[in-house]
Amino acid sequence: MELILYYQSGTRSQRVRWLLEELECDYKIEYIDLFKGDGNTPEYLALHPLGQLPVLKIDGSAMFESGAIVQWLADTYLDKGFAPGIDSPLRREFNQWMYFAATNLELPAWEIMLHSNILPEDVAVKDIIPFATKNLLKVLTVLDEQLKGKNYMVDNKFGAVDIMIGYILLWYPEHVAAFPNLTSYCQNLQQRPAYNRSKQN
Ligand SMILES: N[C@@H](CCC(=O)N[C@@H](CS)C(=O)NCC(=O)O)C(=O)O
Repeated sequence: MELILYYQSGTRSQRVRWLLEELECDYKIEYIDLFKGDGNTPEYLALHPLGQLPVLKIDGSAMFESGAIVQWLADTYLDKGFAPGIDSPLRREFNQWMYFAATNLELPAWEIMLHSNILPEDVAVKDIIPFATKNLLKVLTVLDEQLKGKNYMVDNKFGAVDIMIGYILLWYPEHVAAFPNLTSYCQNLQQRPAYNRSKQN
């Protein structure tokens, strides 16, 4: 199978690359620079209609949405153990945290990022930040509790869920620092060679 990842360091494409590295898959990278407008070319918009990262081209066919790609890879290489199989009782927990990561966790985290660092001053709505921070801290409390006495989210085994959650947690070391279980979780994740390879340009 030919896999081509459209990638830029510091974007959600890192989730996909992290899993590709964990899986020890053969894949190629197409480097994209969103700041230079690479996402707005007709060629790129044909792959992703919103011009976003990531895209994974699989035997010539483009797939987007980082969570969907991570799940597809984990399922496709099920024998590598990054997701429980569809018949496993653990699959419910897996689905639950995959969606939790993409919604409850990512939404407030992204709002804070957008309105504090990304949008121009005249467009950013600073009043959103305290509300989003309150929501993020609520979600971090849930995750910290979930990780009590465990190293990883599902079945205490590293997997796709940890990539989905860990990638977002690593945006906010200052908030994570208030939660002991999340702090050691993030330290463990950052020590993974595949995580470190996923950031390289
Ligand atoms: N839900 C999407 C979000 C993708 C997304 O927003 N990607 C950002 C980079 S992290 C992007 O491409 N932003 C440029 C844009 O929206 O024009 C996913 O997880 O793949």
